[in-house]
Amino acid sequence: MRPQMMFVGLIVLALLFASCSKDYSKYIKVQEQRVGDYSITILSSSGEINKGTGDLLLEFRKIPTAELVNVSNLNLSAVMQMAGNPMSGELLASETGTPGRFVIKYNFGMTGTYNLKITFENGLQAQFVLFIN
Ligand SMILES: [Cu+2]
Repeated sequence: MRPQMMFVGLIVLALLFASCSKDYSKYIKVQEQRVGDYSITILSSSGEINKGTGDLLLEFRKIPTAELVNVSNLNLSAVMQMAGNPMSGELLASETGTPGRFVIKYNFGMTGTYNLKITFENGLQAQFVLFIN
């Protein structure tokens, strides 16, 4: 193996380790909302959301058992209402090993208030107002 290849290999390993070492059980609730028979929770590592890039957890639980349940047709959008042109936040949801728990990679370009719209299953809808620090 050439030294350059080993270097690249080490970086890949480091990235893998970083993504696996996240302890989502330590994430703190930011907001919670009920929609139909579901309780939807947004969590972050600090309990707050900061401008720029980062990740959130999105959890769907069934009422009244509070058990995590998988949902289909998940769709997310975040828009900041600004004078003139509304501004979108970038959101990318991916499944975790746990049913009903999604990791959301985000990019919020500005501090302030974003309206987060979540649709899932057959047209169920939640609207969160998120403050980005
Ligand atoms: Cu803005």
